[in-house]
Amino acid sequence: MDTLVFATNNKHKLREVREITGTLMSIKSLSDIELDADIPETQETIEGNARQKARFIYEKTGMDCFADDTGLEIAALGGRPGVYSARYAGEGCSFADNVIKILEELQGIEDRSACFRCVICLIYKGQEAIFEGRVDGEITLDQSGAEGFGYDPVFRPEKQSQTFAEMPAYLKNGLSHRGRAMQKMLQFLSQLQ
Ligand code: ITT
Repeated sequence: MDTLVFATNNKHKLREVREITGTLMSIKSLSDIELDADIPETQETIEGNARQKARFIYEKTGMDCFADDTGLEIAALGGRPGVYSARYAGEGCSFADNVIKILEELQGIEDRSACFRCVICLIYKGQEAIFEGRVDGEITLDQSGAEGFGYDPVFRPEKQSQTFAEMPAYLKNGLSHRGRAMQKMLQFLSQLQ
């Protein structure tokens, strides 16, 4: 079984990724490898950040690893928060602060279409590969649900009646940006075996 280090400090992402990979591979967190690292994330694109995070951990450890960078792109906000999704409401803000900010910005706006984009950068045996997953949907009028994290309480994927935060994890992972990008990575790795 392959072992990959997941270059993230986001425990929610770690849980989802482990749920998605199941017994197919061993996913090590930074704390599993006793690495206390403030991973830089200073690029202007989601792909750039995914590469930066994976390269940072690879350079520190030499281990096979991957990173995920995700953005919520809202059409009526010109694609914001996008690459600024984590700190949209300001440095040190919470998930709740970000959600409130986008609900305020969308007040009175009819077009609530949005998408999540997730880019995964894998560094496997020293080679880099990129996988992307996307899910389209809309921003709901109010928050709903307590599962998931981040913007999940206000994102309803297309053709669904629930927000991501109202869904059990297996449903979100089956539809989500991260689930789709992860499936591409798993397929790529299985073809190398
Ligand atoms: P790492 O860089 O350490 O992986 P992060 O939280 O900074 O963690 P990102 O920059 O990729 O990760 O994500 C930006 C933000 O987008 C994140 O803080 C959440 O608010 C939001 N986000 C990411 N994935 C999400 C998801 O599946 N559902 C809802 N919101 C999500």
